[in-house]
Amino acid sequence: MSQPIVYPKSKEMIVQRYSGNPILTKEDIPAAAKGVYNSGCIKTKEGKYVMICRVETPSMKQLLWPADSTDGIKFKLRPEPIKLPDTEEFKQYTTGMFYDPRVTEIEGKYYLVFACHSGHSCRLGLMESKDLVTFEWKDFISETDNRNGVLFPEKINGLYARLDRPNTSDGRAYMWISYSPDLIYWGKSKALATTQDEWGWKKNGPGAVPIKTDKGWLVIYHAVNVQCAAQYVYHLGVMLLDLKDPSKIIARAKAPILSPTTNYELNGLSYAVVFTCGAVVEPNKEVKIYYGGADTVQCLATAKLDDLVDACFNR
Ligand code: BMA
Repeated sequence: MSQPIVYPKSKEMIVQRYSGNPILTKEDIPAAAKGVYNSGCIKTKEGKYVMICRVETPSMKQLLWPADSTDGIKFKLRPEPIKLPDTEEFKQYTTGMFYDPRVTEIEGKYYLVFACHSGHSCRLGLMESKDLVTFEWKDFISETDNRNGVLFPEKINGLYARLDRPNTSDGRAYMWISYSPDLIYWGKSKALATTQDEWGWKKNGPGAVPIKTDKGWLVIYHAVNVQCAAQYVYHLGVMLLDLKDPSKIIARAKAPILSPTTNYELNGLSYAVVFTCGAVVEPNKEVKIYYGGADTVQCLATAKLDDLVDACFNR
């Protein structure tokens, strides 16, 4: 008689891909585009979902393009991307490449942190919005060679807090944390995650906006290993940071929660990439994780918040 196959717990998928993936492709953009991916997303108090899409044009410019949804699955892009300043100073530090936007609500205002690329490498930029309709450019908020900035949704010990990913001189990169009294001047920086299992030895950095739980700040982050000499593989992992001192890691999952295995994650403008810039926690504690597939399409996956927290300790 055949025996039922029992899989070990560590092989259980706690993250489920949405069956209709990808949820956005270049066909959904109201302009010529090569891809739409790594978009930030937020659910407002009124229950509307606003995605800030990373759109790549045929000439490899990157645009930040808002999209709206009532169910968090079907998104419609607005007619125009977000307008950015046309000043000489702004142009000195950008060459039309704005990407990997994260949207955080803090004390009733929305903030967008994103990468701004130029001949001076990459800096973080900040925009503010009262309503997610108009967006006001604030300033560059990092030195050069830093990307993947994401703001915590509340002040910690009286200061704004941010995770980011400066590059290191040996070609690796790690997640750091910094603090600010005003969102413009940042300091008290500490390297947060300087070691990583095999699947993330090359780089790790922040992903979605940290989620506050009673066990700590849940961070869904990206981690990179290099396979076959040149192939970068981007995974998603989870870790928990101390609520009062988020420079302390309480626990961290030993295995990734999502790795590129489907066609839309393995093949695209890049290969083998899953990369998140946004997650939404629903009232029933389901987490919608929005992620880019292969630097080409926008995807969605879901998980139970409790499973993600448990994974930090047990996976
Ligand atoms: C990272 C970022 C992401 C991108 C990833 C894989 O460094 O630039 O935007 O998805 O590389 O190419």
